[in-house]
Amino acid sequence: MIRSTCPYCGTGCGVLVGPDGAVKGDPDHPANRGRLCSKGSALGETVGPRGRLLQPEIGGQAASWDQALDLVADKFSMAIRDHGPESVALYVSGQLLTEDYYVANKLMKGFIGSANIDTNSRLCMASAVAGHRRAFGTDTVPGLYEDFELADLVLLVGSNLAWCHPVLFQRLTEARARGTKVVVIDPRRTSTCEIADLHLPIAAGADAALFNLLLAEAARRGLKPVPCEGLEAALHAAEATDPAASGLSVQEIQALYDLWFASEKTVTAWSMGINQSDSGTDKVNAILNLHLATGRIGKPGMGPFSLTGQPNAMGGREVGGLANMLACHLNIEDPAHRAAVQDFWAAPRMAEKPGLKAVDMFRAVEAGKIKALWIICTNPAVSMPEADRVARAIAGCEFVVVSDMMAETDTLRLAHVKLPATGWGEKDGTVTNSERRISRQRPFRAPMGQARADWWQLAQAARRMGFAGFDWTHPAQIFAEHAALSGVAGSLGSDFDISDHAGISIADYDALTPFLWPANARQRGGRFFSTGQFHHADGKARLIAVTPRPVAAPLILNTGRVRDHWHTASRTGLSPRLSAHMAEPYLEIHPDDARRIGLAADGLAEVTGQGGRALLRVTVSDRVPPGHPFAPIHWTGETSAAGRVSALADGRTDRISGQPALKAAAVAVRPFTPAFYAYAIAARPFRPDTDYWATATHARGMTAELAGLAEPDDWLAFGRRLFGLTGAAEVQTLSDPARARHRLAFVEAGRLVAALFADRVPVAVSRSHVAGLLGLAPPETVLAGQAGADMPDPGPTVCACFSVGVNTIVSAIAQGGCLTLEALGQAVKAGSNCGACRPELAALIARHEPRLEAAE
Ligand SMILES: Nc1nc2c(c(=O)[nH]1)N[C@H]1C(S)=C(S)[C@@H](COP(=O)(O)OP(=O)(O)OC[C@H]3O[C@@H](n4cnc5c(=O)[nH]c(N)nc54)[C@H](O)[C@@H]3O)O[C@H]1N2
Ligand SMILES: Nc1nc2c(c(=O)[nH]1)N[C@H]1C(S)=C(S)[C@@H](COP(=O)(O)OP(=O)(O)OC[C@H]3O[C@@H](n4cnc5c(=O)[nH]c(N)nc54)[C@H](O)[C@@H]3O)O[C@H]1N2
Ligand code: SF4
Ligand SMILES: [Mo]
Repeated sequence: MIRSTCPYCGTGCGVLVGPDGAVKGDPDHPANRGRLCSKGSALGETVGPRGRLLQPEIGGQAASWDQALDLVADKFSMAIRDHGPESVALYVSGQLLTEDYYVANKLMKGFIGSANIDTNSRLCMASAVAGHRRAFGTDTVPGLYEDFELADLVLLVGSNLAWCHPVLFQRLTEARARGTKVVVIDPRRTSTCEIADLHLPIAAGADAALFNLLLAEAARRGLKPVPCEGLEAALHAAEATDPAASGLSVQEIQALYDLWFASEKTVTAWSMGINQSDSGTDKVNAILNLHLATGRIGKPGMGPFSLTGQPNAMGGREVGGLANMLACHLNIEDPAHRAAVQDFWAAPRMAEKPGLKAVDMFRAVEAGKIKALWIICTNPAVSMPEADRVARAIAGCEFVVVSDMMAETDTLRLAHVKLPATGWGEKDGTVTNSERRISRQRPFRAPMGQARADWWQLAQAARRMGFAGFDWTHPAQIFAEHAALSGVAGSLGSDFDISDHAGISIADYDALTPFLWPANARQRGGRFFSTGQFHHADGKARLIAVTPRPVAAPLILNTGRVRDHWHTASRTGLSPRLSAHMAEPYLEIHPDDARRIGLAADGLAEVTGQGGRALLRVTVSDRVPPGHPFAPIHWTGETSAAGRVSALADGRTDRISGQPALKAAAVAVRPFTPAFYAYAIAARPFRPDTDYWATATHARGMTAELAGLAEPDDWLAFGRRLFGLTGAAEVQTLSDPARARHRLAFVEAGRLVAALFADRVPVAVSRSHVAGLLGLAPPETVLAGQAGADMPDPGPTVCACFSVGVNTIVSAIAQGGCLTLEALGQAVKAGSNCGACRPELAALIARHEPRLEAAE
């Protein structure tokens, strides 16, 4: 058994990998104690060779590592020589390991001599970092996961914990069973609300108003502030806040007061609903103000808690991966800090000032100011706001290098040089989770093809550029150096000091068990700020006067995540189980909006934003408020015709953190009315080119939803071309041209290889049934598209671990009398492994349990 860490969310669960590659939760890891969610459980399905980039390429041609690295070093060196260090840039990721990240930052800030290194954490954590630094003087998450369990009250603000940090959600669910109260503050009624004692459907972007109201009320009832400055001004701003600005009723606000003032042990955990805003830093400080003014910080069961998204978002902050940070939480603007790092690195040319933040960096690429760009472990052509504009900027850049583990991503298509990176299972290093716990990711098999570690690629390029100090042969040496530098930082007052591990040996690194930082002679683990001592020069915390800045537009698009996909789905998209939960990009919109706009349920919507357009399936639902539809972020140019929702977002950013407002894009929505809709399945991969399409992996092949503005003249020819089939395949057809209903099944050697179901209206066939027939001898009724009485149809997947469909679950509830999660688990296994679907199961029980009709 190899002990490693899950490569997805910031919960940072420990996993055990067996010799056969099977993955289970590590019972000894403090983050999860053996639990895993659906994504962690399905890791085994995503580590095969399928889709991997296996060797370096230059201009689309296979190249050797020497050729590729020499070219990268030459192009970067030439740009620096001809145009200065500001003419090159690195754009990296919170999914890099700490060792990779450390090398990237060292190369850029100490040797190239510019701070033009930024990361996708700019889209994610930047406002939390900026808020912490304003309040505490340093970027510190004071609390621990156990505080969620020790608290009497947990506020989740702009966090869909059930889907995005599922194991932490399970821990909270268990705490709630013991009495902890949970409040969810989110405009949407998410799965997380299944455990909410109170759900506050806040108006878009209005969180600062709500936290100001709480602060003003706290002042009326008596404050218990920590040593701080700025209290008066913050109270003044809070008292000026109009309750109506929150979009909540007086009763709802009162209900929150009742909970907050009844329980001192309070944790406020927040995530992207707060950070991804053009006033995100102020919102963070509105939360921190309240905790500082009420003294609820640094003690068991109390504190503000920023949930990190990516597995190593926290590690990236430690190494100083953001353009405005140095290393080990040191300050790039402080000459003494710069000198100490320069000395330690023996660096020839230190960056003297902050570099370009992500949005500005890609604007500089667009303007031709960046002559050489290296993108590592992120897919900005999909995930950046103004994604179309960013993709065009990258396409226009003189020299672009992309390191990725997969062979086909929207960004990789734009690269001059493609570098194959090792992926999870091959990588060796450390990550830090949301509670500051550092864990090892250990390899359990050799790199695939010619893939190499990201730190190795960066160090090789640095050496070829003539820089000394990049001679490591093992990641342990990089970690040892990073830990030693943190000791220097600690002596300058930095909170991030893990000098216990300075100079760690390879053997000790291999044996390293998960530990919390700080880890030095002064402090090991624990909470920060328990003594009321902060990191500003006077030792006091700062409260910030916050004036809420509401978002106003007739239609504000909210975007975010679904349970079983990870970002651009380059890995989760490989798993049939994970792809079955939600197989299509969609727009979840309130019935009033749908009616007003004329959107048909299950039809398509064309959404236009400032920067682009998307075509999404309509889902009409009152789980979203009027005027505030929601769309998931997981579809790309590889998996859809126009599902990249970040193309709709504009480039507005927070003026302090530079974080873009990805949760609030002003959009227009109108019906997209195609001449036909279709559902297609095939045993072999195919790539549609209809006006609308979205593909998904299936255990028996691939599925796609299609729609087009013009009906094909010849459906058979259309089908053959779509699936790349020759005349050899036998065809069954069923046509009703009057209703534009055409169905085709292609059979080779007695097995179903592909099928197409087209209609003038959204296609009504059972997807799970027909796709399940691929590769089998098709029944005569295949073109009916519905399961016969002899073949039950499971319906769309709810439980990804055991692939249990909604129909199976509903019948177990309605006919089988399974009215508890335990009973459902026993009867049909649903929810009995990772538990990530338990909120959805609970909702199904509530909706479908047999009820006696009330007498009128
Ligand atoms: N399944 C899954 N899990 C993931 C990821 C993934 O891709 N898939 N990604 C990881 C990463 S990198 C991150 S950053 C985290 C993100 O984790 P979360 O932040 O929990 O996830 P999101 O879905 O982006 O957004 C959270 C919620 O913010 C709400 N929201 C939008 N606007 C507002 C507002 O103005 N106020 C409030 N209070 N709420 C608002 C949205 O309705 C949404 O439910 O998830 C991590 N975990
Ligand atoms: N509209 C909107 N946009 C958003 C968000 C939102 O909520 N709404 N959320 C934002 C947030 S919080 C985030 S974190 C970003 C995420 O956005 P991205 O970072 O662009 O998304 P990923 O799909 O995780 O990209 C990671 C890439 O790295 C590759 N990869 C995986 N492991 C490795 C490795 O070890 N080495 C290398 N070199 N490559 C590897 C993967 O194949 C993948 O192509 O999206 C942001 N964009
Ligand atoms: S909660 Fe799930 S995705 Fe997050 S680290 Fe744990 S197993 Fe991985
Ligand atoms: Mo993120």
